[in-house]
Amino acid sequence: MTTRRAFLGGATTLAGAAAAASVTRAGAAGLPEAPYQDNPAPSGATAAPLAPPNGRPYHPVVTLNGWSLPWRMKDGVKEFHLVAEPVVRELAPGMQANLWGYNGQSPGPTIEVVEGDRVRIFVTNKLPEHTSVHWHGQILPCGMDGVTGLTQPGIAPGKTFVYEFVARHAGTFMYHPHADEMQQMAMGMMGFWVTHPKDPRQHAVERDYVMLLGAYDIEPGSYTPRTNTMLDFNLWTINSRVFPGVDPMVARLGDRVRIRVGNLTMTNHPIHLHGHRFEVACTDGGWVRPEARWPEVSVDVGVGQMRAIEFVADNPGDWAFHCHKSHHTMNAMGHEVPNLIGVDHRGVAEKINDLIPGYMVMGDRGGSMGDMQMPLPENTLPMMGGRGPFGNLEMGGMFTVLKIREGLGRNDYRDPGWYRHPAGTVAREWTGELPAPVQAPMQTPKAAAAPADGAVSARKPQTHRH
Ligand SMILES: [Cu+2]
Repeated sequence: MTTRRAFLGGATTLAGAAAAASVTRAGAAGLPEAPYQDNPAPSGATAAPLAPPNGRPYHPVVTLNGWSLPWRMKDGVKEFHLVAEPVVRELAPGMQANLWGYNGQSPGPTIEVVEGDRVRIFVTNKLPEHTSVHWHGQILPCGMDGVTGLTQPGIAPGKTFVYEFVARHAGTFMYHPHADEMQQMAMGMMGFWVTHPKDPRQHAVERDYVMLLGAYDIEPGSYTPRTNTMLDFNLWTINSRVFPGVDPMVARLGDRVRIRVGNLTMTNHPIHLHGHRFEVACTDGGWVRPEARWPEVSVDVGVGQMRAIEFVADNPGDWAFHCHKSHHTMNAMGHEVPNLIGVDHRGVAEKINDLIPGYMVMGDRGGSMGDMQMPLPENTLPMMGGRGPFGNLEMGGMFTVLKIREGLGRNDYRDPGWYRHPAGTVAREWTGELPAPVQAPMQTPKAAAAPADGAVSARKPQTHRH
């Protein structure tokens, strides 16, 4: 992460005296620095957790492919500075998107505070239209709630507003605009917020990951999302990245792990973790009492909801973590493609190819798209571009891998590479004797048809042969 000190000078030119008036002259003179992630981020890589330099201690979270916003402590108040602005985000190597975000990135940086902290957040608007910031889930004075027209006027381009409140409850929250929100959220304006417990022993975990789910509709070959799309998005993101551009989550064998997920898309996402059972320990409404939790392997994160799941990483391996909607684990694709399973189209593709160069038919044998070699327009990702230790990893979009390893360092979040499976524990081809398969009885149209006289007849189930 780099810090762009030039910002304050820039703001003076851009905003002029009017901006200063919004926060009072004294406030503007005292604006804290706006820390920046490189723009465009060279790799969109996950930053190391931000250890608190002052204030009450806490165990920091890890923002997958993101970072946490440093603050300035002023007279006992934690001061943050968010800058709403156009950004360029690499969704995965090979594709960049023109988005809107905060401090150089979409999603914006994660804000981490401690229960009871007084927080002051300066928001400078460098967008071409007004904005506001709503602090989703916070219990705060109404006038700090960030709803344009209802609790404040919009922050006009070039102006800076200040929000101030006490972070009253520990928990899992997010921030996003309540101003032209269809446009602004579809452009990537969102960020995570974690309020840590006053007592760091409370709700303690060894690894604490945070992510926001997003959705973009970016035509293959283009860079800017179509913001009027309601449901048919083609890029489903974790912190505005798609697999294989999403970093793995790493845990040491035996660690207690928390993964916090917020959903700012237009549909629900059933988030599924392999190899473990977890409990929902926290929502954006607060902590779930232990006696009210139950085991799950998938949890549906509804629109505008947040869920923090917890489990002990007691099963070593490379475990898939993904949205269970299969279209959400693919990158930009055409949805108008007919299903040709079972259709013999030998020679058809060649004939069409004479008319439309580059045309290809999707498989008549199921045609795993992971093996398709279709010419792609510039700045377009393959539908499923991942590469695993056993070949094509036929996933994109809302997918990543939880890598659990023995003996990792406490603060080691580096990718440990692919899992080395103990001998004899990997599914393999079988070439020996096969037991006879048991099949459902064949139901012919004749047998299924009702008798001509209309009488009801019951067909005895056949006994299976073993
Ligand atoms: Cu999904």
